[in-house]
Amino acid sequence: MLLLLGVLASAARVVINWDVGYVQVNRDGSSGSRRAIGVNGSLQIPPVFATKGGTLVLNVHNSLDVSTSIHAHGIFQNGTNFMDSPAMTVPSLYSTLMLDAPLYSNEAVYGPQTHAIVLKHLEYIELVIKNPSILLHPMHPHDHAFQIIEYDSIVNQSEPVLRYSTKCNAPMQRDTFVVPVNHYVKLRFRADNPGVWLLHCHMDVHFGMGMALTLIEAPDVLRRRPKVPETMLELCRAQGIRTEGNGAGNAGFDLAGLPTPPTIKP
Ligand SMILES: [Cu+2]
Repeated sequence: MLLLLGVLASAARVVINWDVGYVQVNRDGSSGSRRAIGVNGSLQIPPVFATKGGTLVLNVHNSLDVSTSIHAHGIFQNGTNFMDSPAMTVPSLYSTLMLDAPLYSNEAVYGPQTHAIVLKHLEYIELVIKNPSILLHPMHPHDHAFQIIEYDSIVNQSEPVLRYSTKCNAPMQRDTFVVPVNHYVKLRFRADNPGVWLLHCHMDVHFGMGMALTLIEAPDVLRRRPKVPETMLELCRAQGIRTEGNGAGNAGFDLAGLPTPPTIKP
């Protein structure tokens, strides 16, 4: 497996080889060693150093007896529209902060790839996630620990397997929850954390195929808060990522030029 992370146009070229394999670890020193997955014989993933403007080539060999996936946070991959977020020309956070009112409250400006949902400040939200596929999906929100208030089969909905009862003190809270095959999960949260947040399947291959949505939470409140640090904007500019306009970097509802969205294959 070869993973090529092209950071920027040439300058220094750094080539790194990773061998992903099994290692024996005993982290707490008391329970005996057990098998874990590491890189180059160590549980500690080696740090990667690259200079600004350089090119990083990361060769990954999979020595495991199963397939695996490598997932980069915050690095744009050359020749693809993949990053650790929906594939947009302008990251949704920047659109939220920089579009004129009331455009930033309109889901359409973020582009269809984001599956944006705009939430009003302090609203109580109930979201039902259905899974009619043949695989379970571990769903992970970035902003809240959702309350799980119900789940059941989507085939036979006579009586939910689990339903939050007011006799309990509180529903369980989770920051990742599995939606079983042919089941749905109903979750509840309060939009009290202004921001732009992902909710996505934590199987990276599903995430990369687009199994994610973006919560644009209380954008009016978010815009009154401290601005994005200039260093973050510089980081985007250095990678050629635009920081103004709608999801396509245009004005209003003009989404011309958006990259082709990933597709989920059956
Ligand atoms: Cu999934």
